[in-house]
Amino acid sequence: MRRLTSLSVVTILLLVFLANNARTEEKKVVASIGTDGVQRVEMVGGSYFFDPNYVIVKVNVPVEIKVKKESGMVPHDFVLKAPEAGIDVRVDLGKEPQTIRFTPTKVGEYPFYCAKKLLFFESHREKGMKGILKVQE
Ligand SMILES: [Cu+2]
Repeated sequence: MRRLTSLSVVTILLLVFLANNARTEEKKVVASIGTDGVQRVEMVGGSYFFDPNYVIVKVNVPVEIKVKKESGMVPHDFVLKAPEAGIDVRVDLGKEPQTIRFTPTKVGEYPFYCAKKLLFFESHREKGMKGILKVQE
């Protein structure tokens, strides 16, 4: 009986670990630079993820992120506040893709996330709806 119990505990811990792990699965993309010199990325946000969630761009080159929301009723947004790098973005996501434009002026890793939150529940960011913009030379 005791053995069974500890086995269940291990199983539960494993499931919790897997669930948390799935949340933080990294989907990395390097922005491709078009012939017009703009680096572009397409992104989808949903419950509760961004895909990709790790975006690599070049410093001092204009960036366009085309972001849309997966289908569903839950509202989402995209927030990236990095004024030190010339980036200050907050847009509500819709089914139609929206284009976010900025030119990163400083190398670094900047977090983006969804700032939506329902009442006392965890914020979408806490649920894993977040990512990193990596600006490099
Ligand atoms: Cu959200």
